[in-house]
Formats: sequence, structure tokens, C-alpha cells
Amino acid sequence: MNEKKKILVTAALPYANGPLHLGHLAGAYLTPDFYCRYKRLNGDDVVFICGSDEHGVPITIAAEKEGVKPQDIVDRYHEMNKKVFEDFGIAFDYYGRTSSKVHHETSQAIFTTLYDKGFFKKKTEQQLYDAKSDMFLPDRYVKGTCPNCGYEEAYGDQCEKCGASLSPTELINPVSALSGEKPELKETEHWYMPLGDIQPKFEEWLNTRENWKPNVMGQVKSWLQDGLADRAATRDLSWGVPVPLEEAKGKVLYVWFDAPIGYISATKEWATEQGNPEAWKDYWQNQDCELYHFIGKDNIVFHCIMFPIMLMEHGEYVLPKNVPANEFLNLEGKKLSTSRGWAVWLHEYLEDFEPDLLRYALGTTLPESKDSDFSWSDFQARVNNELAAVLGNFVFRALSFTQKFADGKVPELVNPSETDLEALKAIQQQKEKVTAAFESFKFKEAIQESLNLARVGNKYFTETEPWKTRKDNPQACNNTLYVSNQICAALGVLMDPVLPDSMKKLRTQLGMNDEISWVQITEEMIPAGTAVDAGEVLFTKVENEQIEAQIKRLEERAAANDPAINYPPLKKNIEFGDFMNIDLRAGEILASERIPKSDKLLKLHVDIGIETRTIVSGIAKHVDVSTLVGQKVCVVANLSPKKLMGVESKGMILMAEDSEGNLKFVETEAENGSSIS
Ligand code: B3M
Ligand code: ZN
Repeated sequence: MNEKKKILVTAALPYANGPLHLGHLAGAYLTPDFYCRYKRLNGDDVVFICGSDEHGVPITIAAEKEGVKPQDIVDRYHEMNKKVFEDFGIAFDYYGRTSSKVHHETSQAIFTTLYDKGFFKKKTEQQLYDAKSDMFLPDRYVKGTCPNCGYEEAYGDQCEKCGASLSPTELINPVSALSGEKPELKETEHWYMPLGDIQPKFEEWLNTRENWKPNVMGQVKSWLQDGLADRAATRDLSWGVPVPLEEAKGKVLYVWFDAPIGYISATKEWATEQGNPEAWKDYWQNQDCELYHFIGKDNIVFHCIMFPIMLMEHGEYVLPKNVPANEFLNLEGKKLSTSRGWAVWLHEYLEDFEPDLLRYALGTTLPESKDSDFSWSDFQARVNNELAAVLGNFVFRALSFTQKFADGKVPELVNPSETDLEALKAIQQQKEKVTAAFESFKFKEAIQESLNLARVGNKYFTETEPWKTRKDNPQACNNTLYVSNQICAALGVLMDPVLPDSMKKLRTQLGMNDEISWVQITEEMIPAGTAVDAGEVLFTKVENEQIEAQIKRLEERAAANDPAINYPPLKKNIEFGDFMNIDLRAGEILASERIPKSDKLLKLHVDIGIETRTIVSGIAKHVDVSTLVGQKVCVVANLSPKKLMGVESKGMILMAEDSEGNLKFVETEAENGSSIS
């Protein structure tokens, strides 16, 4: 017997700053759960770790919004999220939290080891400071214009529009998210991780990784191509893990420094709970252990580059074998947005449907290699046409027939026909396909190939016509029932990773005990004579009204979350004279050309009645460049000329930005040159 393989699986630690929705489940939790359940059935020694990320600006901002303490926020959502994962059958071995003592100590110890090894570079620098709130403004505490794409609501750590990773001082016109004031610069000290210095060594390691998904490796390579920059491991904040240095009093670790260490601390706590406190080392400090991080695509840089570099430089830890990250899930064709109410909350889903239905429906629409879309009508179709009509139907036909016409017992297989043997063989064939798909993280394929066994079963049952053979060839009928029961039993294990509750029910109907395993999936799973029981149907159909109710709830919620909150607040009043100083004119675009090396700037020739102007405008991503000629526009005609990418721009074209961030022309019917006021 082979020694059991040690497998350590982590799922991204969700911020404990709000409830979880569909996007979370599809992004980072279902797939590791499928994987771990499969691996456990396979006999491997699996530890599946997750927990709450309780530090960082997302937590403190949520607390400030509600006027409560960060601890209140994390206590509330830690419990809530832990429970909803349990309710969905996400079978973590341990669900930790980063506010725990073990976590603080573990993070500090890792920081200290790295510090002692001379890993960090200390830098003194000017950082944005909000004098009114007496606080430095890291990450999301500051908003401003993105230097990369011009988006005006970019955060200090990232522009959500173009995805650029930013530092607060790069923002144009920064404003404090706390007070709305313009921040000042103030000197401070921080400890940086010199990722760029480690890049060559890191790339060597990366090149030894096999079978990484192209979407993941592509993103990693593009970060490397730009060259890794130093990243601060410390922050001037009061909420977080204190930096374990005398000279860094009052500072905390950067949330992305401590959060991934949360996987290690949670494993320590798990080991203690098992009564074997050192057992965590068998995974984290064992080079034969396979480590997998399951995450969403926005976490790739941290799990594929930063955390591996931290562990590599520390020296005692195993590095990930693979990071099978998913892309994003959209909802009814639109980007999920919690602030806009465009989300399906998991705890609300559970008021109306069984967890297995969503596990299955999401499993078949996972954003495995590109963004995908969840719609309620697709959910209904998956449940009705696949779970109920294929899987449930086959099981019901096989079992109710056995109950009625074979005394409720699996009959003997005697002189099987070619058709019987073919159907039995399908068990092995589908098992191999499903195994290969699970092994290569192709979960959608694993589900499809599992369901295909039920399809084979249905086809076989129809073709062998037991309702006829029952009368004229009872042994043929018995053979059909024998084979069908074996297929049901195989499905009961094969689909267990995806449908744990329903497959448990099925196995009970088949008289199988709870000790199941992947090797057990064979042509003879339940011997002749086993009593089976058709019981209730496994899946009931989802009705149109149920789906309409869900869509209505979603739309009402979106309408209630007034989109106006996504518009910038009104600016301060100005005097009439100030406004009259702006010379606005009606105009028309005569010609347009792209500016080389810029994907957003266009050089436009605009007729403003009196003359033709060259205006450089950052609208290339928002308009159909082929239809610009003849477009009527409003122009700020007395704006001082400015050079942009080497072209002198004389004036500005007025654009309106909608709640989704799209730019639209402000049009006019007036003839070119007309003064607008
Ligand atoms: N909490 C970000 C997120 O929820 C972060 C993940 C941490 S994993 C160590 O997307
Ligand atoms: Zn941007």
C-alpha cells in the first residue's frame, strides 16, 4: 500500500467585513472543496484550511462606516461566514481568524526571522497624511485620479478601472477617504520587501512549476516582465499585527504580509485541536507535502509571487505546487457589486433552495479560465434538465423498478448481454475521465463527465426496455436492474464531491455505508441481494415562479441601492462670475487619430466655428472611433493649452460619466461656434 500523500489546501481568507455572496463561492471556495473531497475519497491525507482575514483597511473602513469598532465587525462576520460555509458543505478542517493570538505570534515570528536575515529594506519617505484625522493614509484611505488611466475614483493601492497597482503618492489630486481633505506629505519609516532583488531566484523556482493554468501563469509573467517593485511590509495604522520592532512602535504589518501567514497559523490551531500540536509541520515544513492555494484572480500576485518569496527567503516552508486561481463570476450579465446591491447573498439563497443545487449549478459555470456568468434561468435549467431530468430521473427509474419488480433487492447478473457489459464498462471509463479532470483542476469537465454516466444509464435503461423484458425475459430484466443499480452506486461516489448531501441520500437508498472511497468505484459496487429503497426523488424541479421571485428580489435590491451613491458628491458652490469665465462652445469633430503608445488618448480636430482646434482627449476606450467624424460636442474653448504625449491640446471636450464609469458625449444641436452658458 502506498504511503498516503500529504496535501495541504488553502482557500483565500475572506475579509470579515461583510456577508459572502455567489462570487465568493464560485471564485475560491467550491473548487477547493470539490478537490479536497475528491482527494479524501482517493485516500490522501488532506488538510483544508481557511479562515477570516480580519485586518487591513477593508475592515477599518467598514467599522468607520457603521460607527463601531473593528473588533465588532470581525466578530460579527467571522461567525456569519463560518456558518454559511458550513451550511454549503465547504468541508474545511479548520476555519481560523487572523485576530487570534497564534496568528499574531506566528506573523511576528516570521517577520522577525526575515528581519534577522536582513530581508527588509528600511526606507524613510514622504507619505500622505490627514492632519485633521491625525493619521497616515495608506491603501484605501486615499482616493484620487489614476495616473495610468485618469479614473478619478482610484484607491491608494489600486485602480479598479484599469487594474494598475498604485501607491498613494502616485494618485493625482489625492483626497482623504476619512475627512475628504487634501492630505499633506509627512515623513515616515517603513520596512520594504525587496521583491525585485529576489526576482531572478524566484523565476528559477517558478520555472519548475508544472501545469499551472494559463490565466494564472500569464498574469504572473506579466508582473515579472514589468519587474517586481519593493513592497512595504508595514503600515502606519492601529488595527493589525504590531510590527515586532522597538523602532516601529505604533506600526502594524501590511495586511497582505500577515493574511497568507493566516494559513499557517490556522494549521497550527488545527494541529492543537487534533491533540498533536506539532502536526502542522508535517505539512508546512515537509517538502513532500503538496501545497495548493485556491484563490480568485485578484489575489494572484500575492499568492504566486509575494508569499512564495516570503517563504522562500524564510527557508523553512514548502512552496505552492499549484495556484489554480479562478477568474470572476458575473451575475445576470453584469459585474457583481455589493455596494450596488447586485449580488446573491449565500445566507439568503439557503432560505429558498438546497445547497447542492447551487454547488452543482455554479460548478457547471465556474469561471475557470475566463469570466463567466450566473443567471437564475441557467440555474433553473441546470437543476431541471440535468439534476432532475438526468441524474434524479435515472436513479428513480432504476430504484423504483427494482422495488416494484425485484422485491426491492439487487438481482443477480446472469448471462449478461453485450449491452449490459458495455454499460458496466462505462463506469470505469467515466471514472477515468472524471479522475483526470479533477487531477488537472478542470472541475467543470469533472462534473460533465460524472453526469455523463447518468446519461449512459438512462440510455441503457431505455434501450433494454425492462418494462417489456419483465414479462417475456425476466433474466434480461434482472440484468438491466443489476447494471442500473451498479451505475447508481458509482454515481453515488463519483458525484459525492459536488453533491455531498444528495449523494449521501442516494447511498442510503442503495444500502451503502458511509465508508466510501474512490477505489470502490467499480463494476460491482453493491452485490446482488442488497436491499434498495426508492424513497423520495433526489431533486425536485425549480418552478418559474421561484426564479421570477429571485430576479425580482435582485432588481428591487439594485433599485434600492440608489445608483446615485456611485456618482461623485456635489462640488462646492461657485460664483456666477466663475462660471462665466469658462468659454464653452458648440463644435463638431472633423477628424480623429489615435496617439501612438497610448490606448486611451485620441487626437481630435474639432471645428468650433471660429477655428479648428487640435484637442487631445482620453476617451479612446469609451467611444467607437470609427463613428467620431461628425459628432457634435461641447468644448471648453479657453482652457490653457497643454502638451499630452507630445501633442499640444487646445481645449477640452465635455463628457458625462455614468454610474458604471462609461463616458458619453454631451451633445448639442447648436451650430458650431455657438456660445454655451
Ligand atoms: N482577504 C482578499 C480577498 O478577500 C483577501 C484574501 C486573503 S488570502 C490570504 O479577496
Ligand atoms: Zn487606472
